[in-house]
Order: sequence, then structure tokens, then C-alpha cells
Amino acid sequence: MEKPLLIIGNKNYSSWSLRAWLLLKAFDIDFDEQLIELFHPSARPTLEAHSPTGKVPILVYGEKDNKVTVWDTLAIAMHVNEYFTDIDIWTGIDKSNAEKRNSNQSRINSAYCQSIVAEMHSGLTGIRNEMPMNIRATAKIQPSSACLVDIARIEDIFADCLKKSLSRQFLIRRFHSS
Ligand SMILES: N[C@@H](CCC(=O)N[C@@H](CS)C(=O)NCC(=O)O)C(=O)O
Repeated sequence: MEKPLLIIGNKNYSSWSLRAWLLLKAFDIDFDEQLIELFHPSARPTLEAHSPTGKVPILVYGEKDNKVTVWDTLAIAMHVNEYFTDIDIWTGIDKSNAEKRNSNQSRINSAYCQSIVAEMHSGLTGIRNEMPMNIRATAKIQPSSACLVDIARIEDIFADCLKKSLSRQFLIRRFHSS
């Protein structure tokens, strides 16, 4: 299959870009990377050529009628899982191991992982609005109650993942799409 191109913004600020990039790296996908400067006129031609939403990340490969475009982080994860890796990204199980993959434990893990990913993808707007990503920054802020609710929920998710990883050896213990 043709090598995909991942078009992304700055990994210090664009959390969506970083998510897609990390996923491809973690699952050893061979890809090229094109960095664009978001909100700068220089980014416009690339976004107009590839992104129906004008946002990044975008995963593209193929030419003309055969061109494949995936323009959303969650869609990129699903597409990668379907076409670019032998490992199931939700459970870490080798896809050729049908028995293990269809086991009840695998369904539990898969549902758990997909739910966390979906929750992150569509929710947590309180924290997202008030604490946009800037890995290098330090700042003192006064979080709103909506933001505090989101922080508490993330703490719960992490605690639950850690608890489960000790007993059942999944999530957190091994690198994962969540
Ligand atoms: N739901 C989208 C969100 C993508 C998104 O908001 N990307 C930001 C960068 S982190 C962007 O491209 N912003 C540019 C703009 O809004 O013009 C996804 O999952 O990919």
C-alpha cells in the first residue's frame, strides 16, 4: 500500500495533530509527515487541497480518483486500524488471533477503550476551552466549575485504567489508542 501522508499542525499546540501522529508512531506505521502553520496564509493551499473542514490532522494517500482522505482524528484511528496494522488498536491483540480477539475479555477491553476515546473526542469541552494545549507553557489559572468537573472525570478515568491494568493486564500497561 502507498505510504500515507499525515498533515499536521505544531505538536506543541495542536493536540489533535499530536494524537494522530502518536497513534501512527505507536503502531509502527510508515508515513510521511507534513507540518503546516495553522492560521497562517501559507497553510491555505494545503488545507484547500486536502481538508474539507480546513482542520488538521488529515491523512492522505493515493492519487486522483484513488485518493483516500481522512480528515478527523477518530476517523484516522479507525482507518489505521482497518487498513494499516495487524494489531487491533483498541485491545493490542494480534488480529490473526481470532479466538483471543473474539473473547469476552477482548470485547470488554475494546468497548472500554473505544468509549474513553469517544468521550475524549466529543466531550471534555470545559477543560479544552480553558486549558488549550501548550506543552511548554506554565500558567496559573482559575478553572471554572465546568473545567473542574472535566479534570475530576479525567482523574477517574486514569485511576480506573490503572486499577484495571494491575488486575487484567490491559490499558495503560501497554501502549494503547486511548
Ligand atoms: N474533531 C477534529 C478537530 C480538529 C481540530 O480542531 N484541529 C485544529 C488543530 S488542533 C485545527 O485544525 N484548527 C484550525 C482551525 O480551526 O482553523 C479532529 O478530531 O480532527
